[in-house]
Amino acid sequence: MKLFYSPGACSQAVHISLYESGRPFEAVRVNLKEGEQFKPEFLKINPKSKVPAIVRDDGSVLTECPALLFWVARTSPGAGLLPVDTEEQARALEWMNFISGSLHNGGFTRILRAERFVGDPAHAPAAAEKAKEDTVKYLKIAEEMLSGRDTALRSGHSVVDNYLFVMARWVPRSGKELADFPNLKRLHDRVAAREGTKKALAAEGLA
Ligand SMILES: N[C@@H](CCC(=O)N[C@@H](CS)C(=O)NCC(=O)O)C(=O)O
Repeated sequence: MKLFYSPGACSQAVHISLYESGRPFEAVRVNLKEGEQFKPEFLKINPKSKVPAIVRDDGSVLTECPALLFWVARTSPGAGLLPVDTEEQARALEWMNFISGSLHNGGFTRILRAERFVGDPAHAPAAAEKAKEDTVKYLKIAEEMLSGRDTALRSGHSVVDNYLFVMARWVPRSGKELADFPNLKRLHDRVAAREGTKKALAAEGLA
């Protein structure tokens, strides 16, 4: 299988999870700064112009972080990346929908790519400031959801933590510091110390 990723992007959560799964994969770098996501070769893989995407061994393509994290975990049962208990799976979906919909796309993306969310480019700086406020609000909610734990799920480490780890690395973009969110910081520090994380960061040139 092939993972299409960009260093430090949300695809890092999948990159880490693939290392933790123990399964063989090839990582293919997409240069977002150079606009490779809009080139015809990449559009054939993901017409949404986004990483991550996985091309599986049968040639089929899967996209969207929550779907990919769920798929990696479920197809690697020995790796213990997602419990089978229904309540815990529902909590995992609750977390991943919140991370993808609110924290990432409703927050950090609006800061980083504010110009895409306004008609007049002159409004982009104000839009980015508002997005920072919203992102901090979502980070506070994530901090409360962790309720003293350093794992998203009560049952222990899961792919959700790898996803939250990436969000934690992005916190400075909101104007805050990770230390402002102690539960998230503890989760970040714990995930950073895991072997799969070290391998993914090294492979992305971020170690
Ligand atoms: N909903 C998608 C969002 C993916 C996404 O926004 N990826 C970013 C990197 S973090 C990207 O590829 N951005 C390129 C662009 O928007 O041009 C998911 O959850 O996988």
